Amino acid sequence: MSSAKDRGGLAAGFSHARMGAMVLALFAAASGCGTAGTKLPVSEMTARTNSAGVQVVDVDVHSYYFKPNRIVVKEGVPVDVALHFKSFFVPHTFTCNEGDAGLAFSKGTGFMSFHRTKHVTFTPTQKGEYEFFCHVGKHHQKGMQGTIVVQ
Ligand SMILES: [Cu+2]
Repeated sequence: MSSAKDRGGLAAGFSHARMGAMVLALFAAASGCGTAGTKLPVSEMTARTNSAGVQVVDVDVHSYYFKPNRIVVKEGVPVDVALHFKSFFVPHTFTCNEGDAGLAFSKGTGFMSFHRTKHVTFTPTQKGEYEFFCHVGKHHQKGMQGTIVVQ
């Protein structure tokens, strides 16, 4: 048994639920609910050397992980990391505090920044494995970290 009035009620209820879902989705985006990097597998990328002799590699910066999160470079050759910031609302950085190995940098974007691609350049001076991370809030603990492998 279904009258026109019942159907109207169902439709109204449905659109109300949809609206609620949309509001929830927007709230989730604004509050930075993302994918914890701790739950993601290692993705490795070896930098390629361009015609200028620079090792280039692209890194996507998401909430809350880097892709790739393991970057392989050669010692003594300049590196240019192109950072592509994918999150419009959540600020992130690409940070490394390994000055002894030539890896001392921190580059990021702020809230709603329109400059979505940034570059970090350095020359690794020492073989080894060095951690990089995002230094915003608790992003590091959420898994926003990775490894630069210098060979
Ligand atoms: Cu971050």
